Amino acid sequence: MTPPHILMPAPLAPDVIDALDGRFVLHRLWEQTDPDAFLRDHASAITGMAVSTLAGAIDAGWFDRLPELEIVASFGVGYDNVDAAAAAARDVVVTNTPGVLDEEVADLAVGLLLATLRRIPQADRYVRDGRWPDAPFPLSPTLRGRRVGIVGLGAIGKAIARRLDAFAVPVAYHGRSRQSGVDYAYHDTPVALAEASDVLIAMVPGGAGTHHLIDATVLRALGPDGVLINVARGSVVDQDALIAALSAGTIGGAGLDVFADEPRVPDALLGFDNVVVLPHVGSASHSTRASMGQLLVDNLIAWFDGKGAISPVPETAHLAQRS
Ligand code: 8YV
Repeated sequence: MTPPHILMPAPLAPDVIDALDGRFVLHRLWEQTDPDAFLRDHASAITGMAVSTLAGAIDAGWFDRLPELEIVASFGVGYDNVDAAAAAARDVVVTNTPGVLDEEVADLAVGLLLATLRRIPQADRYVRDGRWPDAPFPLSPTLRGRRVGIVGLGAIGKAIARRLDAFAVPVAYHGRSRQSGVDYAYHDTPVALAEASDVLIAMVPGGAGTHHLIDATVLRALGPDGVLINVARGSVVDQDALIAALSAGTIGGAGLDVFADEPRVPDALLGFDNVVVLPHVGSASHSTRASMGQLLVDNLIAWFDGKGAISPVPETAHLAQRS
């Protein structure tokens, strides 16, 4: 029997490519000189896709072109790059990589919070620039005495909260609903949470439902001493409103791992001394990225072995078993 054909529109990590190559007929679309002609010639054979955010939007247009498609395996816990509702409408199961990156992203979130408040990157630059002998580094804001609000208390949000418990700062949260069995204070709007917080950490999924959830009003509620940390998706924050708030001094600073139009970061953001910017590295350690890649591969293998998808996204959970 011929192995199933998997389409990879943009390159994933070399270990993912190797693992899929050994098991499937893997089509590397980015290597094709005429991708459209290639897709026309091979569309009827392709039953699976392996994608990441680098592949752009995986939407109804793709599903139209690939009539035999059964599964889209996406790299990352966030899957706003895939139109899961359109996939469900075509009986295409979508998988993501939950669970294997929660602690890693939470570590990074707390690191970014401390880096932003205590100005760790700025202090590093200060030493490298040879300025220490001239004068001590200026005093920084502190985490002490701050109230932290987490927008989105999912698995990663909870991992962040557990870490913050050890830092002895009060934690509160906002989400679509109050969670039973969770002791942290709940606020039913992002504005209410921001008003009750000195640090706001965004940890909600991206997509239409959370677009600009953190807008000018929320930033104003956070206040002139307040700090925003975004390790979720750039789309969750109104980036122009954030730049305006930083310019006006109506918030105190920001630590950002994600941006509206990655990998482009507006010069305006780079100009603020109270902003720390990272190149979307929340899950980007060797071991965690390897675990994410393995889960993507395992989903495809399990699916085509007839064992069902391991980690289907909720919109396609009812399709998890191959019929
Ligand atoms: C990756 C992520 O950078 O898991 C996610 O949702 O944002 C990150 O782990 C991203 O998925 C790369 O495609």
